[in-house]
Amino acid sequence: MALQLYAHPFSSYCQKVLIALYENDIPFELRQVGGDEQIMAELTALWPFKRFPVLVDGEHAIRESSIIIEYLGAHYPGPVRMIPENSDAALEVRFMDRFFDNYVVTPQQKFVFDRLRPADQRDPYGVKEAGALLDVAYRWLNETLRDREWAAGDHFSLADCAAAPALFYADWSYPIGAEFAQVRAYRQRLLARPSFARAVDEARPYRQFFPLGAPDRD
Ligand SMILES: N[C@@H](CCC(=O)N[C@@H](CS)C(=O)NCC(=O)O)C(=O)O
Repeated sequence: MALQLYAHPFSSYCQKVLIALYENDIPFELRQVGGDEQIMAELTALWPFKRFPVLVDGEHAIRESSIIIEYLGAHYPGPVRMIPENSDAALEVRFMDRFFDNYVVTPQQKFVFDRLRPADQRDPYGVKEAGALLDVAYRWLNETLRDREWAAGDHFSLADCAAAPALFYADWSYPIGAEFAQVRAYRQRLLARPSFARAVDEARPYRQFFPLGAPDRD
């Protein structure tokens, strides 16, 4: 039975998993969330928080994007190893994965969620704090990437799956300044990676729904 992925092509955490699937050419059936009541009912039964992606492999449901990618590596290994064998290298990969989720995606989403609130319920102070956090994240990442091709070193990994959509949408929400040349160059390397380029292309039809307005690039 084919793997099933409950996901939406425009969602950053879903793209993170799609990259891992495409990197190793792992076949799956997309159960596209949004619009279809039956699929939403299935997702709710699998994960009452209704967050996606969720991967279903026979009797097993795997939630949380990082755990899904770890699962794929353990059960559907391919030529691109998302978690290195060496335990110290693996820690660095997991650390960078946490960095992108916690210190890039979380503040980036603050911009988006704030825009979705009713005008009189907005949180400008919180948005300002999110921008300040992204300033620190961009600066720290810029230094960290000075001697790295990929997020955790020489090899594409889980950390790059997290980084690609994180930096893609972060730049749309709170632009990465010219002073962060390493981060901008890394974002371009990610966009050139065929797995992410495919995910970006598949999400193109949904750009009109980006609450902050999608820029005419990428
Ligand atoms: N920590 C989760 C985050 C998943 C998440 O927040 N997904 C978003 C889409 S990018 C979602 O489900 N949004 C729907 C909602 O919040 O109801 C992961 O890594 O999978």
